[in-house]
Amino acid sequence: MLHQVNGQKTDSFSNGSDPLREDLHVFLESEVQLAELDDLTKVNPVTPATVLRCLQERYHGDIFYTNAGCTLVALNPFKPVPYLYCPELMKDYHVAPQLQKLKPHIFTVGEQTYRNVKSLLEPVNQSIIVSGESGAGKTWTSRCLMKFYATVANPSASQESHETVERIEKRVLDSNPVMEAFGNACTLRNSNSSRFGKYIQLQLNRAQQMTGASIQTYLLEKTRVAYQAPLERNFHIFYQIAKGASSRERLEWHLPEGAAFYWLPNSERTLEEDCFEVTRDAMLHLGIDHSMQNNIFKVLAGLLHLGNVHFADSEDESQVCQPQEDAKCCVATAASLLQIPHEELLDTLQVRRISAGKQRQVFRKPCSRAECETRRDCLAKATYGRLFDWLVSVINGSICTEPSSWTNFIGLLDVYGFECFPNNNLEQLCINYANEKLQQHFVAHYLRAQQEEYAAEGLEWSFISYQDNQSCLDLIEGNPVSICSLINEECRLNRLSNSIQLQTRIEKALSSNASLSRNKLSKEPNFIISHYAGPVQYQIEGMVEKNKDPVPPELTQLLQHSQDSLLQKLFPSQEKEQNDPLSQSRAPVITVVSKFKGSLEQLMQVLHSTTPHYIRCIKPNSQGQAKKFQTKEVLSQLEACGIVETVHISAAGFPIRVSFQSFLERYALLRKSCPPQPSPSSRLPSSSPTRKASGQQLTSEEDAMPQSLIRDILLTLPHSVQTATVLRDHPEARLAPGP
Ligand code: AOV
Ligand code: MG
Repeated sequence: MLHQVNGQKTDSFSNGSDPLREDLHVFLESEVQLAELDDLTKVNPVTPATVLRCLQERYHGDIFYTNAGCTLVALNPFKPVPYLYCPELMKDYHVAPQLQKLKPHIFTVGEQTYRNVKSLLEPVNQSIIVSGESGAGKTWTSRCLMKFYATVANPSASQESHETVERIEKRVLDSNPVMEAFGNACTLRNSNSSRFGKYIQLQLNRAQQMTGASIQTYLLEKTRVAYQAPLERNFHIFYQIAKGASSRERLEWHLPEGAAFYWLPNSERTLEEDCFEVTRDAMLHLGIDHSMQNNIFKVLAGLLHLGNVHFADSEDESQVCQPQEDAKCCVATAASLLQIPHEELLDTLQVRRISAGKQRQVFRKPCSRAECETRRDCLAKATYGRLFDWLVSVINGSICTEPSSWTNFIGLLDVYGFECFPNNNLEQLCINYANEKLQQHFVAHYLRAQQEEYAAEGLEWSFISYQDNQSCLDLIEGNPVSICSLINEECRLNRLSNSIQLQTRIEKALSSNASLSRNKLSKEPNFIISHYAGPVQYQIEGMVEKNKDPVPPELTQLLQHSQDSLLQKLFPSQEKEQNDPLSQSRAPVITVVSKFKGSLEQLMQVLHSTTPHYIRCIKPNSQGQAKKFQTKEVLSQLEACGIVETVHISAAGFPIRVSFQSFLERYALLRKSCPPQPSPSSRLPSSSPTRKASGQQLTSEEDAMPQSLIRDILLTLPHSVQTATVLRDHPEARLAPGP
């Protein structure tokens, strides 16, 4: 027996009570088998504690997917579960007449999305937004969904087209290992952490076949090339090369077995992602031949050697700093691998050129030891950043088809998850900013829009409050002043940046924003942002410089002088004019933050133009262990993404949206006498929910259907749409759970 009905408003997380204990007794008394509740809207009552218990029971029963109304909650199994992703299961979901009758799965979302493209009279592009904190399983999920589409969007038409599409599908899938090798790295949170954001559009033709794809990436964390936080690693590709090169390649790339590189920390740890062969094979399928691959890896080996170049302090400021004794040969090796003149490389790292005066006189100023090393890092970051972008464009060239060969797309969004490290800087600010934008998209699309629609329809509805992150977004990106605008201003004014002054400016200008605070106990200048997923303390030191991301023109010119054909592509000589020191100083500074903000806005526009589907990935524990469900960690993730509010709205809300006209057409037979046609004024818009679900009258008083008839009609509905609201009004109409 259920003690309470769903849809009833319960306390939110923030009411001061212990959400883990609250209402648990209700559950324990209940006879409901928690693990069998495949939709959290069926949990009774819906509270943080009960939702948590349900997920926990399911997790321990190896059930990792649970519906939460319009979203799917995906718990990371942290162990191989191949039976969940086999092609047979994909096909089962693909051919299922009633998808909702199958167990919740990412394939349900995948297939529903696929059917939406097909079934709508005017096909609408779709997006699947996979979110969750770092290590929760977003990339894994996106990869599985790509495999799903590669399987189901297979043509059964002519053999010729079959071959073409199969080739395309293979290539689309092969983009994953390549992008992950170059864009993922081991962090404290995830040993295969995405260090870039990705939105891939799978392009479908009228026959629903995948004809191609295009990839858009967002802000690669390229600082990682030259700096890895303690216990973290560089991008996987460097380890793949160092561990997987053949003996001939080792000679060519100067990579003797076991050689030590500063930019290759923690290489004793072997990861699944270290497999060089997989990356090479995938590159080959994407059209990057052996010779081009060799060229890429040679440049990367050059960067590793560059990382070993450390400088000694000079005797006085007028003298250039020389490389430390053991680093001298590394300059030569790096220069030979990058095919740039040895002397020129050294000189560029050691000496800054400043142009001044009307005559554009160029002065040479020896750099300090720290400056030399900053220039070295900058050279590596610029090279790697361009190499990554070039690689994405090559992949796109290989998988993207003519606009005429596709009509619709399904977009998969997999961005870096919310992050909070011991030290957080501009990279984390951008990553968490992106996650705030996605959360806002969800809130606007589902939590707010749906309730506003009910209000507009005049439906009986008690508003369910949810956590709105607008104030946090105002703080980060708002007008006229925000953290981003203040950091940008520092870059624009090009003054010597002082972190304490910037801290004061941020505090003064944004003190009224409740999402801002500061750790007053810390000696380092900082600010704390209360993100939807939790507070994060950001250190201000280094932020402005990172935002400028300056590449001294001499460095670009140096790379333009390379004899290496790949570097010539990455640094074309036409850029020369822009690299003139004088013209550079006049050019408006396009900061990292402004660029990122622009690309996020574009992404939001694309997402708004599609029908969104949400998958919320949850990390059951922070150690990445199987069978371990840490309630506190899970609860804070559920809280952060508003799962309970989502469930409330889905449970208390209207499960199906049918126009009044089609409802009558479909169910009129159930009436003893045929109902009169509704007057146009009483018709609901086609997208509006049926009032029937709440037991409200459909038309005028005399046309109202008796409650018993409504119940009878409800009984004809599939079990999956029997939501809490139905049960609230007609508890006797509950059906036995489906298979
Ligand atoms: P993320 O994409 O959400 O983090 P991943 O998708 O890389 O997280 O997942 C982290 C790890 O969890 C993977 O490397 C797998 O070992 C494991 N995992 C995730 N989902 C599954 C699954 N369904 N079955 C088995 N193992 C899984 V980040 O990219 O850090 O935000 O920036
Ligand atoms: Mg990822």
